[in-house]
Amino acid sequence: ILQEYGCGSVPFSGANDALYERRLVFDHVIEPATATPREQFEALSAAVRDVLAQRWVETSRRHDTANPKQVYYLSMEFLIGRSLANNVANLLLSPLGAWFEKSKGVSLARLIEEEPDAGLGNGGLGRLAACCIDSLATLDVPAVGYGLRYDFGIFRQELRDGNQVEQPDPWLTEPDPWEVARPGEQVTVPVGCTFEVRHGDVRVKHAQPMNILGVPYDRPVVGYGGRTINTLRLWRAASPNVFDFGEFSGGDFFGAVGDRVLAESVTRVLYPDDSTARGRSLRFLQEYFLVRCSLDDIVKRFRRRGNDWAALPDKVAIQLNDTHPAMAVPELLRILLDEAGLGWDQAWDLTVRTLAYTNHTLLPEALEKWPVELFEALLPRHLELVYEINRRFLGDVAAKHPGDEGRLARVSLIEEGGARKVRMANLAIVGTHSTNGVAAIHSELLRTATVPDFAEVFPERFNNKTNGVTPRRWLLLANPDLAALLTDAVGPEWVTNLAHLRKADGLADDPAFRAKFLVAKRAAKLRFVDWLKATAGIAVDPDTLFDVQIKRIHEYKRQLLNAIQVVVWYNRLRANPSLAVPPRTVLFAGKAAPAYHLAKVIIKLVAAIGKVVNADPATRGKLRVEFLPNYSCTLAEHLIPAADLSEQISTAGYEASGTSNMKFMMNGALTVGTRDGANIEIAEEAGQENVFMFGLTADQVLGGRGWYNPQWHYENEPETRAALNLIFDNHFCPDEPGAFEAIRETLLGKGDYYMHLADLTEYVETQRGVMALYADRDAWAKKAVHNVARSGKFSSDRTIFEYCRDVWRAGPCRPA
Ligand code: DL6
Repeated sequence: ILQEYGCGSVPFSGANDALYERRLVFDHVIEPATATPREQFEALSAAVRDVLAQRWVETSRRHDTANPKQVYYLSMEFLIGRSLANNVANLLLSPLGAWFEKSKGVSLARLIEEEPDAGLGNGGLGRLAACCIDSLATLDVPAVGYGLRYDFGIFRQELRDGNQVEQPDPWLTEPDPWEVARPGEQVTVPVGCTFEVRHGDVRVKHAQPMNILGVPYDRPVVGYGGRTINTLRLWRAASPNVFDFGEFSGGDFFGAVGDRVLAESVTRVLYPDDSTARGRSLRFLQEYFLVRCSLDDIVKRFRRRGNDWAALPDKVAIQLNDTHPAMAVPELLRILLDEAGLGWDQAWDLTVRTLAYTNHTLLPEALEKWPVELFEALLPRHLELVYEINRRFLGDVAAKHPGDEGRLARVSLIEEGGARKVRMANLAIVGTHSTNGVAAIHSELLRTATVPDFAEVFPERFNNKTNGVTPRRWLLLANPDLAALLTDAVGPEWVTNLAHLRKADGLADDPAFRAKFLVAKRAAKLRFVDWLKATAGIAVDPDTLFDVQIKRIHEYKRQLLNAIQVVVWYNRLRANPSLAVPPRTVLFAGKAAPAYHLAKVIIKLVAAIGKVVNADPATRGKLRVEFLPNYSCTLAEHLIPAADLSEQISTAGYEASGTSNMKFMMNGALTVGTRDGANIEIAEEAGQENVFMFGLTADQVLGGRGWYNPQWHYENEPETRAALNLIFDNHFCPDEPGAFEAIRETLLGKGDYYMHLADLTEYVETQRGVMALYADRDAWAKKAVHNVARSGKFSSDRTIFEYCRDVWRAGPCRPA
């Protein structure tokens, strides 16, 4: 049977039916005809896994035999989403859909809805990790992703009266058909003390060391075309002692399993905050657990292939996805010193040449610092190594800059004063050979503003790798009509080489092609409208401009600016009912970190504006506002293809890159945005005339810190004042007076740190231009087609190619 499954060569039929039905009978022990949709989903996924299993084994055999340089991607987050449709498409098994529908009477689309999102991430960083491993496999680069198998992923968001309510996400309650548990390859993780966990904090119980087990669960990462199936290995924490027999026999039955519960809590839940490094010490333990398990595994693979320690940087590249796995620096050093028995100089040289670090944020509050106290209790040997790294590094800096104490204090790995802390970003920069930002402006700001001292010490280490997204999930799968149109126009090569879309650029001048583009957009809108109605009960009109802002809720991302702009237009429409604007549906979605009060107030404001605006006869049919609950990978896959306008309006200098901006662009939405993150590169590629840029630049934001006065805008701009007064005077919350007081306080009381009011009037004016253009759908389509055709740079294949070339020095290892 296995031989029969040459990718793409055999439609899924005949004997394949047996593969599917066998799963129902032998896994579920049921009569196939009685299977529920969930059972059908599991059986079909398991059958697809059967199809790929042999290729998966072959990939790993190929890597063991050829012993190529291997890339390891360490990330606390992998926001994978669903896998069935993706794996079917990447295996070129799409005929399976038609076969299944014909022979079973159930559409694949229906079964796909049975799969929960693997939401093992908060947002950009986690989704980027998922795109990167997809591209690594598609480019046939030998690679393993390492992460944690959280029992609970990112929380499910409900809205009650506009308030975000967090519900747990038990995505593993039913068996996951993709994962393969490998208890035989478990790893022991020693910690320096026994501890207890209360409210996410680890407290020392006894000074004696204890062990936790790391059990690996492997998921296939299917490269497009199915030549390479790499592995995503997620670790689950377990206890080596199923229970304490002494306690058990002594009658303390519950106490006897205490250890087990404790150890398992390490991978119980994903921390739902991506913008502050709160002092939750369980997170510290999670980070160490990921690093310890993964490096143990990496070293075993390296040695199993017969490599000598000196060859480590030639055979292994380890990428740290932000500072979260930065403990890899002292851990790899420890392995090389204590286990391999190398001397310091060689061990340090190998460590630095093997590791590389990607920074994902410029927010100072997101930079991780862990109390020295935690290291002392849990990881004393690692602390000893951090001190020694620091002693040597500061010695070098002092030799170059004698007497410059300020510089030494800034670059030290240890923050002094008060409770001493280890600065994880400093550790990551000193202990790796490459530090990169994720868009040109971000990498530049990192070098010149965030860590200029380090850029001076190690100029050769700093580089840029502009993010990208996988065109398989975000165009081929998400937008079948546009994908088919593009394949017709330029051939199928764009799927693995997005630059090919350039060939469609001239078609922007072809009225027939523009018409077809609009037909594809409408199909995507209809699909989204149906899906939204079915899943959330929300009805929106596909014949309106879909104006979309979807991302984590944060002040710097400025959903608040968008909300105020909506209120300005609401006022204009109320004052002048004959105002000629195309009907517009403004859609928001995104989760707020549970402890981020203002972000939750912003959600409530958007929902409240929607409630009032949508019910107002003066604006009915012209303006509609919806906050869509529970933003997820799946929601994005439905909404992005349907979008006309992509809102990317962060305060310049704060969004490292953004990646939804890229997904929107390749799906033919026009960007309204600030000159921030990858928006700048999007505008360069698309042409300034095909995007709507506005607002202060990053330099102006920095320069304006001294003089910016939001009060001035409030007092001197009548429309700004009118919109804000409507919000402050409870127009949108008549039943909850004062509900938006925190917004007044932020904008006018605390000085509007993210400069909403500085950009508001230009934003409103830009939106006028957006709507004027949309009134001429053909002119709009022309710009949209240019955007799609020029989006080639934003494929994660390009990003990964650059990492391979510049950072990892790794290449493909293809089947003979
Ligand atoms: O690099 C991926 C993504 C960027 O596109 C976003 O601009 C950035 O905000 C995001 N960062 C995070 C959390 N950062 N930390 N730590 O998700 O990374």
